[in-house]
Amino acid sequence: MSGYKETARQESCFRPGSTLCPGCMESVAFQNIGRVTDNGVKTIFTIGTSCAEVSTLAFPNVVAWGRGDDSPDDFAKSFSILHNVFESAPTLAEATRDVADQLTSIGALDRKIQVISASGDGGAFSIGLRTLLHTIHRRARVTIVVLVNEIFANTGFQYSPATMPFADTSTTPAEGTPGNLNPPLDYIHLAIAAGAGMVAQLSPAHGKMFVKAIERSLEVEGTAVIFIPAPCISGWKFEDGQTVELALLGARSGVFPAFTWERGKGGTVKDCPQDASERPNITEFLGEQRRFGHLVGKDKVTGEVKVKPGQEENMEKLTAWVQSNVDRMYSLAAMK
Ligand SMILES: Cc1ncc(C[n+]2csc(CCOP(=O)(O)OP(=O)(O)O)c2C)c(N)n1
Ligand code: SF4
Repeated sequence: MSGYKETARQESCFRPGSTLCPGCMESVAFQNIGRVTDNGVKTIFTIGTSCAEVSTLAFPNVVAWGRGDDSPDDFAKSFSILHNVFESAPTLAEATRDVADQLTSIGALDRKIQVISASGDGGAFSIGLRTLLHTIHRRARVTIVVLVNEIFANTGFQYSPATMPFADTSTTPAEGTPGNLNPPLDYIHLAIAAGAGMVAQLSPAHGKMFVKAIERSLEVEGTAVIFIPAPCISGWKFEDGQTVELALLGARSGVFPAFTWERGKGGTVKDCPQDASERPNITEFLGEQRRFGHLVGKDKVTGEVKVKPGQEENMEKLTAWVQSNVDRMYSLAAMK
């Protein structure tokens, strides 16, 4: 494993020119993953339809992937990207791994490759849940990355199975109802139960931890799954420049705690105490996003976030959900 500073100096696979919203967490994630994978091993990336795909692979216009400006002569520097349908990035990664392993077994490929898939949470947890779980279940030696922005962003900010309770989305509008009424799918538990070798929930806001988790994901036995909480400027409705702040607040307040886990070793929850009094109040996280504007309001002068009149009961339910989420992460961390 290389040092953090060393990794930061490596060459990313993600180049300028994408049409992702400025400050989108997905581009920060790709920058980091790009640097970690510049490790002397050829990288093959599979990517399903999502913001991350339509905004970076607009051939013949911008293609925001590749290392350096020229086509690399060096096999290990070369970076291949395969786009396929919305739901099947993990399956395509598994197929790529299988083909590489077969070529190696007949002597036609004598160098290593590393395979990574990227999907949005809509692609991975709704239409693509089957492909995600079966690739994990077959212990394919790939890293699966899911960019969890809690919505189908690319097609108009619809609810996804990862949407947190009470969020206003285009299909769970806070009109007549207080936004989304369903708690999210327990996707971390599902990945563990399906047989993953490693599972993490981390964003680049936890810089060093994130980089180390991606590095480790390329080494472990079986399938590694990294869920990346990805605050979405347009869908969560916050101001430019707040992406990292919101990713940290969301993690520290207990909405998506920083978590790493390995089969046989167990896991850890970091930077998010189980005792609510030691965490930032959830209202700090909510108050920065207009998708919760029906629940809380921020005083423009004092900056104080207050629960809106009539929303006290919903706030209590949301606070209870956050605590159950943190407790669940601690129980998953205790599993081996
Ligand atoms: C089978 C199929 N159904 C629907 C679509 C339309 N579609 C393209 S991207 C997308 C939403 C992607 O959402 P998500 O996976 O969460 O990624 P995000 O855009 O949020 O990054 C949808 C519904 C499609 N391309 N293929
Ligand atoms: S809509 Fe959201 S996820 Fe999509 S590019 Fe913009 S910030 Fe990123």
